Amino acid sequence: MWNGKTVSVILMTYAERASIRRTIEGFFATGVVDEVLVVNNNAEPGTTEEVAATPARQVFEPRQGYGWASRRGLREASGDLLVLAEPDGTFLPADIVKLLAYSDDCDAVFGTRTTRELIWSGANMGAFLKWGNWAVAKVVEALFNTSHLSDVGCTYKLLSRPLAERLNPELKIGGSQFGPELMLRTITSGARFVEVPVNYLPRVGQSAVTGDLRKTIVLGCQMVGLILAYRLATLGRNRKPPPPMPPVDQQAQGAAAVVPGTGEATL
Ligand SMILES: Nc1nc2c(ncn2[C@@H]2O[C@H](COP(=O)(O)OP(=O)(O)OP(=O)(O)O)[C@@H](O)[C@H]2O)c(=O)[nH]1
Ligand SMILES: [Mg+2]
Repeated sequence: MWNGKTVSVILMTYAERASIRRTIEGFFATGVVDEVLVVNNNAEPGTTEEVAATPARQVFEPRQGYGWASRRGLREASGDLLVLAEPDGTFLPADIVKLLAYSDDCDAVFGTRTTRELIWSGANMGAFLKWGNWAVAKVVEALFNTSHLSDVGCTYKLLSRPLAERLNPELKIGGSQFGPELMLRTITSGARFVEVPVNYLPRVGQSAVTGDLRKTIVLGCQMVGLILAYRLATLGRNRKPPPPMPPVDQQAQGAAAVVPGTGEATL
């Protein structure tokens, strides 16, 4: 529970039998998580039993792919705040509070794995992946004239339920480019979002995507293609987020007012 809102963590799983149980336990141990929803995407044998040994709820998504699994999770999770993460040991459950802290101000909070101080020794974030993610994120930031972005591939992110319900019918991608699709649709929807640094750890087991250089380059090119096509398709149609508002109690006291469009508080 976070400020009176229930929190769901969504874990898509394909090849994380060795780490999923510890990840689920780690999220419950934070004390702020009400539900862990595991989306079993034809996961390796033994995964179901590992999940069954925890209080997590498990659903089975037969359509293969990161996007199909993520979209199923966003539809099935029951919380007011929905947090997507991975059960491969690359994210710290305790970092969830970094996303939650901004959920009071924003409809979406994206994690970024490209902050040098938070990339752990042995994590799969060498110079190529780090600067590749950063460069594609900067293309998005510039083309959509939006807020700071430095990673397009970080699963660890938070969406409010109203935003997820608004976006769910529009989401189309079943494969690995789903992450940028969700990011782009959030941006053009006019939702308020912010990006925050999260720790990035070495993976337990084999990556099915970014562990292979050729697959990573192909995925990067597909992402750039998706971003350019989406920009053309939405030209002149993206909404701007509303300016920040002071908390309700301050509004009542008339303590501060925000000049619309500036974000500056005046007395
Ligand atoms: N590769 C892959 N991942 C899937 C699929 N369905 C769900 N997933 C989940 O998507 C997440 C990303 O997959 P990973 O293999 O970790 O790929 P990655 O994050 O690019 O690789 P690392 O950065 O090394 O962790 C994991 O939580 C998977 O369990 C699928 O069909 N293929
Ligand atoms: Mg991973």
